[in-house]
Amino acid sequence: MTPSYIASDTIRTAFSRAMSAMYRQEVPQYGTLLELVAEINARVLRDDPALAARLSESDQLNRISEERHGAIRLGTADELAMIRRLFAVMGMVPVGYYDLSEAGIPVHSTAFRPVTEQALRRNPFRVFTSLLRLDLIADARLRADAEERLSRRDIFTPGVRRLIDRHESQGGLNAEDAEQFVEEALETFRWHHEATVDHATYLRFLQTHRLLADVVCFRGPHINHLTPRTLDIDAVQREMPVRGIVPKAVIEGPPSRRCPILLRQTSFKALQERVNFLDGDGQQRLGSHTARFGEIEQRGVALTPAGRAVYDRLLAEVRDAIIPHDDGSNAEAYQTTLAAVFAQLPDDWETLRRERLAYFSYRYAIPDVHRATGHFELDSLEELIADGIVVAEPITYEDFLPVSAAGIFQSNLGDDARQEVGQNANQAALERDLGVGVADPFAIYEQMEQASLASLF
Ligand code: OOG
Ligand code: NI
Repeated sequence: MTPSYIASDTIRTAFSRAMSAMYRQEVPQYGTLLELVAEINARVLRDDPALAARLSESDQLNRISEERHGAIRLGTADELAMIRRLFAVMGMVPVGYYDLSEAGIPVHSTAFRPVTEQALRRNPFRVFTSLLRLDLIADARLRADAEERLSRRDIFTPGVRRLIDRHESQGGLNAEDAEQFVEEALETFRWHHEATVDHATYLRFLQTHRLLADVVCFRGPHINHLTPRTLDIDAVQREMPVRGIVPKAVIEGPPSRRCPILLRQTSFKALQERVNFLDGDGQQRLGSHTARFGEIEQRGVALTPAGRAVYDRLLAEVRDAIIPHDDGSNAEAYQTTLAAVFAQLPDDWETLRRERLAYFSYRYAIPDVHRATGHFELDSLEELIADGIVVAEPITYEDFLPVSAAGIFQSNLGDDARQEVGQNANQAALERDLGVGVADPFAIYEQMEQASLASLF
């Protein structure tokens, strides 16, 4: 008898739900944000039946309310290698390389996520995963101290290690194991009120870089935010203050457009949380730490390398003209510049598609009828589209944006986060530490587009 294993998509969904429930308990404002997003999404779908129909026809409506991403910051290569194996149980693989050192943050990152169309439809849960880069910290003594402390912690339960081994050796987990895996894996992401250091040590790390304190002084890589997906981020940004949530000054990413591209994100500030520090004489000392926050995002179409080059050039042009201040004092001027500069990027689906600036998935408008009538070989794709026989759907961007990520990090590490760190990208080092290469996001979208074309003819 073949053993029956639980699908990785099912384990991912269970884990994403468990994480959301845990974070709701830990950060009550996250619950408020979820309610706000659900209301606004329902309103958008009610007011825009065409969008609702499009999402439903392409089987994307269900995933929206389930959709979220999280983020963690790891301390060592061993932790990264093990977290790769943990995410693999849930069908999540590392995609993309993000260098944050350029923005003064001593980490580099990848995103663990599902990659097949079917898995993304079921549940696109992703985790932006950063690894601390001690090589960018100038102070050698502090570096050695951090290294020594990190080498002494184990962020994984013995149970999750055993289940990951089992998953790898037998090729899956049965129902009981899968349930236990979710429970044990969650422990790695839990918040701990007790720091592993005394207050003076915490301050030394904090003063060198706030991120260093967040990674080194705690038992594990607490999930620092969970981000629901909204269909109208401008509405959420406007309504956050009404619900008592203070958003960051501006929305990261492209401006509001008729045809949404890539990713727009906004967050609310990190909470000040009470922490017990272990002082030398075994006494506890009360202090605080800010790390955990909330974020919302709106996802648009994935851009091709040509489209992305335009995006990067335009964003650089905007940032040469104006950098948004944390206090919001130039927020309006920033929006105006952003909108004006991005007017250069076509804002209709047809042009984005014809000029190959974005990726699309092609299908028959009436699948069974059109496939059965067949014999479309003689018509070109463009003719089929013009005749309404084939429709082109924008492929959703499933990844992250380095400049936006830097903005999110900075707004949540506090105003003095732009501390000096060395800088250089080092994808090879991240891949060595992961134990595998990171997938190229463009190749994934390209393959989806090609597969949809191949299914037509
Ligand atoms: C990650 C910040 C980046 C995003 O959505 O771009 C991020 C972090 O603060 O650890 O989550
Ligand atoms: Ni995020």
